[in-house]
Amino acid sequence: MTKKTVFSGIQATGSLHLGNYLGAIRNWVKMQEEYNNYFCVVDLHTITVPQDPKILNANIREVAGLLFAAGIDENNSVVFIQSYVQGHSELAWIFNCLTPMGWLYRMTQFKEKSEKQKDEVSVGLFDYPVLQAADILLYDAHLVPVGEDQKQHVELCRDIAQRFNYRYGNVFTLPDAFIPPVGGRVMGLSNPDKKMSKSEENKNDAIFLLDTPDEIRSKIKKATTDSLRQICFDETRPGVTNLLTIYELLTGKKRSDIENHFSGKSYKDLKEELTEVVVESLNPIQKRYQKLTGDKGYLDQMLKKGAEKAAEQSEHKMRQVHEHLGLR
Ligand code: ATP
Ligand code: LTN
Repeated sequence: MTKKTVFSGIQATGSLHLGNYLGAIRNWVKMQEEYNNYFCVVDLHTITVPQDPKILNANIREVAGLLFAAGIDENNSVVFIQSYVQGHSELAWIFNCLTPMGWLYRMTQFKEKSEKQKDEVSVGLFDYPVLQAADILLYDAHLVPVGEDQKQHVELCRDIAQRFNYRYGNVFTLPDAFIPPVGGRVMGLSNPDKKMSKSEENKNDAIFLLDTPDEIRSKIKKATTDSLRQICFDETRPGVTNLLTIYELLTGKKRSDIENHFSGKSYKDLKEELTEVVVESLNPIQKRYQKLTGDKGYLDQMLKKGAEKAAEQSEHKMRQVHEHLGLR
């Protein structure tokens, strides 16, 4: 039986955090044996907001290195950098010509990000979801494992695929988002009303995968809770619930067992135990990352191989697209 295809992408806007890991990357690792996988560092998406070239370059490499360190295996998955494969930007242009602007005005991520950018909002930021659709459709992905914030973009991708298929013939596979039942939206530590994010200014809000044990301890210690005492999962208490959810995801324990375990204990106890769990979970990833980046040529070699494999599939798909559009 042929395996179905998974595609997902991650921006190089900064260091990866627990939200990226628990909402997305960890599921990529878990699913990889069952599928054909493409995991892409989406550098062209990253430049939709201004970036310093040196920092961007370092971030691209860090994100790619962390994917391998987190357990993505080159034998099961193709890991590559988006701008190395030309089909992405070309297909995005073609999709631009059939996507109504009204579809893009509705995107909540655009509304939020353009608010932060004020007068500097680029055409690229507006067009971001169209490039994302090109990423996914180039590889005929069936499944797109992402955090909850990306659901709307994957739905738009389906709409674009359907419109193309209707106008020009059946070229694209319609993908489904895969959003984990728990962990699809890890919240910020200082502001648990907002999702944990790479580009958030308050760096205490996120635990980064490369944070030292001391940094992790200090951030969890400062995490916002509330003035109540009972430690339980409760949607109306986002701070405690977020800490408990991170604990749940990293230990794999049942919610009722976790609540029993913390019954009668204090927030200080919860925070100390959570610190231990986070430090222990990140330790193997950090070790693998140090080892992998210690060998200078290794990452470049892996990414070169990845780009070659991705380009092969992309070129095949673009030939079909050109023919159906009447360009060849
Ligand atoms: P930025 O803040 O710069 O937009 P980001 O932190 O949202 O970046 P992305 O690169 O845009 O990170 O996302 C990579 C993957 O991680 C996506 O699948 C996204 O849905 C997921 N993700 C991001 N933040 C969270 C979060 N807080 N909880 C769960 N999943 C998340
Ligand atoms: N917009 C996504 C990143 C992304 C992506 C993709 C995710 C770009 N292209 C294709 C899944 C599939 C985000 O996480 N912010």
